[in-house]
Amino acid sequence: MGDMREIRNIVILTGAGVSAESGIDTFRSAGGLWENHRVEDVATPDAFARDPNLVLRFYDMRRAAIQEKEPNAAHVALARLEEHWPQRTGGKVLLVTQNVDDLHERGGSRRVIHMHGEHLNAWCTSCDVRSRWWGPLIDRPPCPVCSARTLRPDVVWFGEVPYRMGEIFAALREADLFVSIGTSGAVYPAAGFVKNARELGAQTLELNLERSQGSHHFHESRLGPASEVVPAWVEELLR
Ligand code: BJW
Repeated sequence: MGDMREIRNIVILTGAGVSAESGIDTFRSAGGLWENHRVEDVATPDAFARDPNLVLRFYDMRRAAIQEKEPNAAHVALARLEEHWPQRTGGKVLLVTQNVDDLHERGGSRRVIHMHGEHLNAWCTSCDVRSRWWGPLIDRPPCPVCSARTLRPDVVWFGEVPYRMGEIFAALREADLFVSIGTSGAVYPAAGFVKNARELGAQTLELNLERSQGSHHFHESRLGPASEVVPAWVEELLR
């Protein structure tokens, strides 16, 4: 990656491409459509207000599906990096994921920020408490804390503010290397992290099946399936 300062702190941003080989559809595969609805038209607070059954059905289906999937070699390699990198270098690895599945955790990662929320959480809009949730929401189950039947998927829709942005920007400020894996670069603010990190002095690397929309912002792009390029990159770092 050319002339660069010593790498200690690494921030990794992942998107749907890291889970694609586990059998979870990406957003912009199939033309970004679900039952002929554009994802942008289902994943919004307006859509939920207009047609809650449609939106709850969409998320119930996906919540059930992820529980049948397994982490792939990319998830496992990132967990291995998080475990060994601090011992080797004294640096830190932070994983920021846009994914709402739990495959990073099941692959062994511990320092994970889910900036777009989590499928396996339900958020009660009455008492504002999040509860771990595996079943459906379409039948309006009561909140385990306050009993109100006002649970919604704990995911960040368009127009809502992504989670833990302060922590993410603090980590970007300390990053020596920013790596983006399997994301199209179509959705902000995540799509802007590469520019933020680069302006703050980090090296930037993209690992993706094909070039993302913001590919030209990266110092380097390596193209290929995540299950191959991610383990190869981790081995190179830990060598
Ligand atoms: C592989 C692979 C393999 C395949 N191996 N790779 C105009 C301009 C700029 C911004 C805006 C604008 N108008 C509105 C906005 C803001 C808006 C936005 O960005 N809209 C765009 C459509 C333009 N953003 C928001 O509203 C966000 N909030 C916000 O901005 O608040 C203001 C604020 C921010 C910060 C501080 C203070 C205030 C919220 C965005 C919420 C996004 N939510 C979703 C749904 C989550 C719940 C759910 O799962 O349903 O998040 S949308 C969807 O897109 C989901 C994803 O996390 C996100 C990103 O998708 P991702 O992961 O990149 O997937 P794909 O499918 O796009 O790409 C897959 C990639 O993998 C591809 O590149 C493939 O090549 C690759 N791939 N197989 C490796 N095997």
